[in-house]
Amino acid sequence: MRIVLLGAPGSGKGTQATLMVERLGLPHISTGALLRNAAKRGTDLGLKAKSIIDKGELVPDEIMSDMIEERLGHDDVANGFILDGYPRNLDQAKSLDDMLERLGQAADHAIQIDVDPEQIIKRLAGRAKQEGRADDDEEVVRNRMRVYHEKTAPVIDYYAGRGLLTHVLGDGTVEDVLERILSILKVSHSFS
Ligand code: B4P
Repeated sequence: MRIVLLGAPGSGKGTQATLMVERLGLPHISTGALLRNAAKRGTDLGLKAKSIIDKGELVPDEIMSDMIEERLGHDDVANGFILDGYPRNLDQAKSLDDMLERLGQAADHAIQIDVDPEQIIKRLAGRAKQEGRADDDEEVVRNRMRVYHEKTAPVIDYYAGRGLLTHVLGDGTVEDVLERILSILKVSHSFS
């Protein structure tokens, strides 16, 4: 199963993808995590990406498509994946389709996690305190939201047009949200 998770910054894509890995046995590909790891390692790409991420802007498409194409070439994604953070604009969405087509594959589901913007500001302020991520600074979060509405929101219609999109309410506990996602994917779920 090839799943694309969509949603505003802080909507819980990374949180849900981490839980879905355990339930679905699929690898999690997070472009945010790949970029932050590259920055931690101090590679040229990572340092360039960090300065862009810290301003709340999008890293250039060419860097992102090279990164994703490389990752989609690994054996562990042959049977599916949970893609979190990519695509973030229409050009990236088209690139992803082209890459998957070259591999003889296609996305099966696009899940849009909907969360109220004020709730997002609160969540990311909480994470800023806990983890100290520079891009969770309130001003930067507001820019990330602006970039999201301008560039990423059109991707929702792109997947709707292809009949792959389902909206999920992202409010409630992380388990509530996971349960909603698993029922869309028709995977049995129970929490004990
Ligand atoms: P990401 O790492 O994708 O960051 P994100 O949007 O903040 O994450 P997410 O929605 O996954 O939120 P999370 O689960 O962590 O990207 C960071 C940056 O990298 C981007 O701004 C961009 O610059 C760059 N980038 C990445 N991909 C790119 C691309 N394709 N093209 C260009 N640039 C790219 O949740 C957030 C917080 O909410 C956490 O603290 C979590 O604990 C909390 N939370 C989650 N679910 C909750 C719930 N149900 N209730 C309460 N709190 C909850």
